Amino acid sequence: MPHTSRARKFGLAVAQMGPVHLADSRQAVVKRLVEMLREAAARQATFVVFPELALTTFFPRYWMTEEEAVERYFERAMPNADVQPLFDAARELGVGFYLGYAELTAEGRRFNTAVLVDRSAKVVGKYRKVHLPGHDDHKPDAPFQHLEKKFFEVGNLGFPVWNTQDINVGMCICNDRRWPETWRAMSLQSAELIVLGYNTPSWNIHWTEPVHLRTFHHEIVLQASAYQNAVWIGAAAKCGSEDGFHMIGSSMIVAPSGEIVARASGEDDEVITAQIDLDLGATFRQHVFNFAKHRSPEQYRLIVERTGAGEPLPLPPEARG
Ligand code: CDV
Repeated sequence: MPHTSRARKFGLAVAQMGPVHLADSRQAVVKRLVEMLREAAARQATFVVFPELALTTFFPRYWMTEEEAVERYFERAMPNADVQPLFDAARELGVGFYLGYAELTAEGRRFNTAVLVDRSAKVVGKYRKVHLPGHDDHKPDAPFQHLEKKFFEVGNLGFPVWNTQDINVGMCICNDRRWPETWRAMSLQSAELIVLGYNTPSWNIHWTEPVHLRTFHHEIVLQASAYQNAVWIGAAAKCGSEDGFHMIGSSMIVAPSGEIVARASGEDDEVITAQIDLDLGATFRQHVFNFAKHRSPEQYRLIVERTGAGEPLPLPPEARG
């Protein structure tokens, strides 16, 4: 990693979760989260990243009606009575956190959501997942379902960046990490740290993808995105075998250099920490990724004008052979 003369240190923890089974109660899950929050605080972290949909099993793998899903897996408020012990511990310890959960709004809308909580346990931000993977129909021949498109609406809050604990923090969720637009939208708002949770099944139900590629793609998108956007990344898995359905681990903290500075070793509850140097991101932003100096948005207008790939544009005369 390049040397920087100044150092603005921040104690970051990523709390990976092992499986949450169908039979596990919210209370038991929250107890695990509180234990990891305490461990993170003991290791001088002031912010903890928890996974996507951290409070329940990864329920989009099961075919059921929306009403059944709401009844069993969605939260009507955050915090609520089940999750309050986590907020109480955060206030007691002075540790902020990111937590993913299934959100049911007062109007009955459903989102795959994460909240940003400050050191006084106040919810200071909310992000709703934009890039929903999977399908909305029943696939009886698949080994399991991936029904995010049935159970959730596309997030409607954009990709905001919040200033909390004196740093600029952005959030995304799981599949969002595979899309360059996610990161650039936040790095253009001077995000210094971007945090995310994920549930990544080890098997691809759409085609016979070699299993090792799941972890490989997870690594390359985090490492490339950290570097290209000059941000720190904290990524927390829910992983291992949930009632026989395996998901990858490899929770990690990645530096703006693209290097992995901490990585979970197993597939169970595990806290990883790093004292991250926020000035390292500033160094990259002053030089190779000085956006103001080097970007040319007029040359890449298509990125916001087109959704799917279409015909090549008419060639400018000078570009013709
Ligand atoms: N929960 C997810 O968003 N999972 C996706 C899988 C389906 C590819 C992911 O990007 O990890």
